[in-house]
Amino acid sequence: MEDDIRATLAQLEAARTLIVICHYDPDGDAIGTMLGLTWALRGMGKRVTPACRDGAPWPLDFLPGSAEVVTDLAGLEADTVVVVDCSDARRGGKLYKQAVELGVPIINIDHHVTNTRFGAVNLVRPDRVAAAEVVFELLGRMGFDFDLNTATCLLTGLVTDTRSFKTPNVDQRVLRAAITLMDIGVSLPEVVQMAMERKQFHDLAILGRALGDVRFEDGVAWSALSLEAWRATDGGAMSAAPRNFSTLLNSVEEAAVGVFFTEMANRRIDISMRSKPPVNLTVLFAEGAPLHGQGGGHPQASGAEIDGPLEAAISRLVPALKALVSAQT
Ligand SMILES: [Mn+2]
Repeated sequence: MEDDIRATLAQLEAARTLIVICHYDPDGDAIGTMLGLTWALRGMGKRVTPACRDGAPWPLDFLPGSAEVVTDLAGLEADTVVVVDCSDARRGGKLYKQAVELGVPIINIDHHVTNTRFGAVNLVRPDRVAAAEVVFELLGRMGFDFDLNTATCLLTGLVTDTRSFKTPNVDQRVLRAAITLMDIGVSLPEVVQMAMERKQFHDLAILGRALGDVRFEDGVAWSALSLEAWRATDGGAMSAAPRNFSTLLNSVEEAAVGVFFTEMANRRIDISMRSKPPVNLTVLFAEGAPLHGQGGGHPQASGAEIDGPLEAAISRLVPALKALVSAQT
């Protein structure tokens, strides 16, 4: 057995009271892995609290346990903290700082190649499609008898991080994991429908704004949403939807990279990037590279948060992406 799996198993087996944290602005893999691990550890007789700065937002609130997700660790006790799907400690937000103050071992379970190994124990598998897949395999090693709640949450992680099994890293191993979870009784079409296929009217209004000024040059397709443009829509909450626009931009046949810029309420700029192989976005986060220390991700799907204003962020990053495309294709 690999050392990191052995260490993770030993730490989890010794734990009695745990907090499982995922990253802020959570996606389906973050919430699904956090809740899946929560249900599994509860099934082993442990007390577990799931925690995320932003709770379990729509459309992920269909998952069992989503109403129990706490947004603050104040007053909680634990002998072990597990952090899932976070490439660095910053992604946990204030919850990570609170977890450190507890002074207990932190287990870092993740699949981002840019993971900074911030835990006392680090189980990082960049060759896995989702943190949910890492947890699925870990539970298998523990001889865990999957229940419906755990299976539903982990399948949601697999579905969302692979965009319904469409990303280039999907292979037989991933589908076999999905089949194992479906054998427990989870409906794959239902998970796809609930987690991937629903939109709010507000999302379409924002998409309309965002696509109004789409640009394409030298293999890079990009668009942006300013705070003013967002406010000019129906004023609904800024949802995670804009991050998926980079997938749409990358679907442009002529594009090697799709990037979407979102100006957030604090005027910082959220950057979501998608690429087609062989363009590897993670080199942008290397020492000395334009986004070093400001984000992370996977070769074909990465994100960052940088200083505004919006136009300056665009004119800084787009040339770097054009250079990346030119160097790698
Ligand atoms: Mn993930």
